Amino acid sequence: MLVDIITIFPDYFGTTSTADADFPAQRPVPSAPFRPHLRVRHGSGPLGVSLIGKAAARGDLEFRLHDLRRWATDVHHTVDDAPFGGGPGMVMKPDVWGAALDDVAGDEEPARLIVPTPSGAPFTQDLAAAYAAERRLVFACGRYEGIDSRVVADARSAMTVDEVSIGDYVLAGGEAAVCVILEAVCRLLPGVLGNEQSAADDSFGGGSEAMRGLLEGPVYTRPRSWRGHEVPPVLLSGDHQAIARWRRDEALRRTAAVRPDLVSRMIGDTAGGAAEGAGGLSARDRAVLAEAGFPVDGESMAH
Ligand code: JD8
Repeated sequence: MLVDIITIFPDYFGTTSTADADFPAQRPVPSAPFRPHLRVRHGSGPLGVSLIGKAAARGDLEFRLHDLRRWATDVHHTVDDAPFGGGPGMVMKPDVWGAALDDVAGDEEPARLIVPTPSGAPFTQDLAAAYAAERRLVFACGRYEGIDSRVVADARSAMTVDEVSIGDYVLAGGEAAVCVILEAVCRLLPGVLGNEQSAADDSFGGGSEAMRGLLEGPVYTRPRSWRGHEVPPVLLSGDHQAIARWRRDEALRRTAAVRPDLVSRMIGDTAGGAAEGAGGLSARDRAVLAEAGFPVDGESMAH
């Protein structure tokens, strides 16, 4: 997968460099006089360490960072201006963003443009899986009060554009959201996770169906006894069916306690015909939820 990131803070993503020698596994940077892209030095920052860093070092992933100011046209490399209609703060200039996107997203193979914004559609596990299936992603990191809204409208004429939000809180810019989205997407790429199985058991779907729609239950490792706290005996039983059932029960209880909205969605999906293990609830699931005080009445399960 090829990932381009346009930002006024390239160093947000780790130590950057343009030196080909630093990146033997990747294509040499075309020596365009004005816009060489930057790359993340292996071992630094959220894109240079851990699973993502290893995948980039193997060449399974390529990150190209672009400093937006390279497309500014004045001596001060200005990328923002006062908002039409007045109001606080500054807005990012459409002409600078337009030129950058023409150059970055306009070349090579088609790209899916992702624009993080607090007014975007929720970023979800299903969207992470959709992005993981793309060959190329381009991220536009806004700052200030945001990017002039004509930029996205214009880009839609040339490519698929997603305006997404990572959550109902306000950040200072899009860079942190890009790190969150890339972490969720890259771990779904073939060969990135040690054993593919663990992505399959993901909460919130995205993997196999088993725990679709449920939060993760509790997890334990050695020692068996710690500060007077014991590991649940079923986990030491070797009875894998009982262990699977216990894990689902714990996931149901935790989801009912922390995210009742997710359980309501599963009840809806069940009423809509979803079977257990496919996002639906079994009779046993309903019993566990009822015992956990979640109002699972027969009526809502009429089907
Ligand atoms: C992009 C500029 C800051 C936002 C004035 C504060 C995502 N879940 C999320 N929360 N915030 C963002 C986000 C914030 C951004 C930009 C994403 C570009 N800002 C602006 C509007 C109010 N300032 C986000 N994804």
